Amino acid sequence: MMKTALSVLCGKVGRAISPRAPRLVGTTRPTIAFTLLELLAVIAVIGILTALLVPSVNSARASANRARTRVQFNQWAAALEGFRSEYGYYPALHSSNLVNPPGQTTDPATLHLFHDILAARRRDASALPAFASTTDPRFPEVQNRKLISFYSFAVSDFTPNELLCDAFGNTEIAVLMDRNLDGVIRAGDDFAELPAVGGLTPGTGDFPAAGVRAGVIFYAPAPGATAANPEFIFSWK
Ligand SMILES: [Ca+2]
Repeated sequence: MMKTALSVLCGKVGRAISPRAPRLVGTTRPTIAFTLLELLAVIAVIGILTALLVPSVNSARASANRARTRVQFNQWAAALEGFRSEYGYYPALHSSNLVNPPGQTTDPATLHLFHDILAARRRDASALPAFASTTDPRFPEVQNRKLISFYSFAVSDFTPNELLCDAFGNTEIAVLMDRNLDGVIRAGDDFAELPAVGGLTPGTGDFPAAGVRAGVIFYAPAPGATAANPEFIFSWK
């Protein structure tokens, strides 16, 4: 009795979930295919979606790199503040006020000065020579005579040819310091004129004539910046 009831129930369920199949005797299954028009419509929709999404993705990536660059600049600034805290003054860098001085040579006094002083080692990871080996005040081992590592540079801090770069790969980065330690960075402190980066110089709207209240600041040209549309990434904004 139980078996019979189960068979009846299964039969009902089976009929309920299985649509009545057409008899296929002597017939062929119809072929499902897109027409050319449908295919073109699908391609057009994909193209429109791609056109809408790509700018959003690029914009999100640029925003992320801007944020990463500011974090990087602030970390470098913290390293320079660590140096000042230890020695009582900021290190002397290249007179260009650029992290990568133009025309870097093999002169150890200028080659990777920013890096070598803060990392307390050379770019090839070799140790700086002993302080007593030279008295030239420009040399990293003399400026950072205690050979303290104030910053551990990451691979992402450098381009393949060993120049420091921001998150966009830009190597023209200005660094300014409050040399007289009055809490404000202004012309005469560390520079006569604001250094140009990427051929562009910040205007008074970005860098007020009264100066910027900070100990260390960095700036770099924003990607795609031009003389007609000068734009920068500032560590203080
Ligand atoms: Ca000052």
